[in-house]
Amino acid sequence: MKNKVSGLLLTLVLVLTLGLATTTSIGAAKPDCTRIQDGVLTYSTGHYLAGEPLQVGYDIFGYNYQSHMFKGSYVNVYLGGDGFPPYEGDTDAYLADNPSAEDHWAWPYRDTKLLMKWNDAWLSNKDCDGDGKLDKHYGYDSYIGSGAWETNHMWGNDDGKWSYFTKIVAAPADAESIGGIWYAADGTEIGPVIWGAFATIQEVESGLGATYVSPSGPGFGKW
Ligand SMILES: [Ca+2]
Repeated sequence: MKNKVSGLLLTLVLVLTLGLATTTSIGAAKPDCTRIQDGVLTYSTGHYLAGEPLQVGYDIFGYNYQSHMFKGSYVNVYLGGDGFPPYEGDTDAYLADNPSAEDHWAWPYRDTKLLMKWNDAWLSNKDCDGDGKLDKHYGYDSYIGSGAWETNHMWGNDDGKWSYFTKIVAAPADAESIGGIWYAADGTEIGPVIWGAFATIQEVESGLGATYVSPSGPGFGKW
């Protein structure tokens, strides 16, 4: 199970970080930000909803960009961006209309439930750099030192009920990556490297409890 959810996670946030926004540049001191409510920020080319404006509240896939959340089927994290409609629980009906979805790598995980939360540095609910996309690590060249974080909570009922929770933070600017572990400037372990710029600071698995807790502390306030 651990390997399964790790694999899920590996691709999960890559989509979040790569799929929605392009490279962020340093903005002006007092940026003129576009909000979702302005109605001009749209889904990206190739998305099932391409060209349609982002909305406040949950979209049909489960994203709530305004509130920095996703809640829904694991596969719906990806289906929209790959041009598919949302999966709503009826496998046969969905495949009848979208037969190629069966080949989507995330299709086997359609009955895994997922709750994701992230902060504004991870994926903003505004476009302040003017590229027409929600910002990532606004004000920073990369996620390093940006204070970005996210949490993933997933659960399912295959092979028995299970759940998995993890917290992931962007590495501080003065952190150092050694042997697959991020270390704080004072040498304290922050957590295992994930997606290069990030560290896992907490993992909790059903039946096992906390399987990893950062020696630097699992809270967000210090990151
Ligand atoms: Ca932007």
